[in-house]
Amino acid sequence: MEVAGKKIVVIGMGKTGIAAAAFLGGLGATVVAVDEKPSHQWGEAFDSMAGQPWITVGSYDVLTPDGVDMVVPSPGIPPYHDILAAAQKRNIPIMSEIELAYRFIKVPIIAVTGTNGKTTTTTLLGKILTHAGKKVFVGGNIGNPLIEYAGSPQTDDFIVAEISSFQLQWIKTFRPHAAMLLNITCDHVNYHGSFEEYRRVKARIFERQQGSDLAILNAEDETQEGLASSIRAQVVHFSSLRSLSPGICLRDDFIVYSKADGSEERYPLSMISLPGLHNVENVMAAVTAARFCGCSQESIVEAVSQFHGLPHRIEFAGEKHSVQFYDDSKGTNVDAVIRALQTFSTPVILLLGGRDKDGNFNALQPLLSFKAKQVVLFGEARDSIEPQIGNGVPVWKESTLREAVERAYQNARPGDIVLLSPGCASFDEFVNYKERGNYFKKVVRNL
Ligand code: UMA
Repeated sequence: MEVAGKKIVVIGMGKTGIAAAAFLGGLGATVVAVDEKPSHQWGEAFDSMAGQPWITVGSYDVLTPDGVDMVVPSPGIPPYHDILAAAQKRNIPIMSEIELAYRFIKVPIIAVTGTNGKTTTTTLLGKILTHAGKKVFVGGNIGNPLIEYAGSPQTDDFIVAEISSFQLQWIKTFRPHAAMLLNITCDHVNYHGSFEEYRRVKARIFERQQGSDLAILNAEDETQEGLASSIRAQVVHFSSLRSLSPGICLRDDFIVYSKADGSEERYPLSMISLPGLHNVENVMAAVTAARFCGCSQESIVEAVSQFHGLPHRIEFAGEKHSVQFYDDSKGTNVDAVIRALQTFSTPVILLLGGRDKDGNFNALQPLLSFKAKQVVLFGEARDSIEPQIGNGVPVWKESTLREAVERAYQNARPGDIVLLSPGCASFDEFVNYKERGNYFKKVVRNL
């Protein structure tokens, strides 16, 4: 792909936009950088390239893509954005950052998508491959844009890429050597316009795969029904609920991977220290991809045994007077709350709230009555969530997370579990879910 001499609009000057602009400028393109924020707020990385002759700052309000050869939107730019609508009208190509990166990347990509579990599975798979002696770059939605890798020497054996639906929106030729779709539940509807569109975009991860590639699907996810028949890659299904052959599933105390040739591999469940059945599913998907990449069974068992999970994902956050606290601040949608509740065998005091992402909290009702002792609602969404969760359990309402933790602690009895699994974004009180989780831990420490 030739970009030298082209005029390219890059929208969004966050991590992705800055990296894309630097990459394109380095290849001789002229970049017009736009962002809804004024350029003095774009940060140091932008300041250091601002004086270069190849980059100009475009006005967010008035820019139309006339005379522009291509538009590269950052993942957070919604598909209905004015500049994207104008570009489509004028038939100006729109290319997502992962598509752009893919055109320059030579290393096979193992792509991980799904509503929940992406980061855990991406991290785990990266660790398994590394443990098995492979050279690996781990990136994408997890935090480091793939476009940064495109400009590097590319000496790795594999890229493990966490891929969000936002990043899949404008792909064209992106073809991961292996791709997995862990699950699809309601999320990001305000961005994609509808759940159906979100589902369609997620499934695009398999669109360009060929027979030598691998697609890993969740046999228990009804939104994936019928998907396998439209995929050209070899398909492996995983299930945590029933036996599959071929496929990868749970049997007694083992994960059993049955191959199409009738052979079977067994992995002890005891190698998994992460809580919940959803994490068993994440491990199954990672094992399948790792075997495809040539890792030995032995190295997989060792690497999984050494992996103890990531912060803010049902993470033990401390104990006070025999009350245990768990931080699931990454649980920013209703499905993640369901998974977190299912992890515990005794009813919990659930802290729910933050900024609503149009979540369907009605879906929690059946589970709350036997998995929660109480619900403490907090933050901007507390009033909108209340009527949705019904009256199966006592509900308290507090304005901030701190007050919610204090209320839960006051109400708790020795032996109780207090779980922060907010089901909402954090932006009403915090910069992101990490800041919210760390703050939760601090409040717990200070109780
Ligand atoms: N902006 C506009 N107009 C808009 C929206 C945003 O100008 O309508 C500007 C903002 O002012 C800001 C910039 O765009 O300056 C931010 O761009 P971005 O939101 O695409 O964020 P990046 O910093 O580029 O980070 C993105 C991903 N963010 C999103 O998808 C929202 C990061 O995923 C990812 O780690 C990073 O690229 C590297 O690939 C974060 C995320 O929240 C973790 N992802 C969502 C999720 O996991 O649920 C999808």
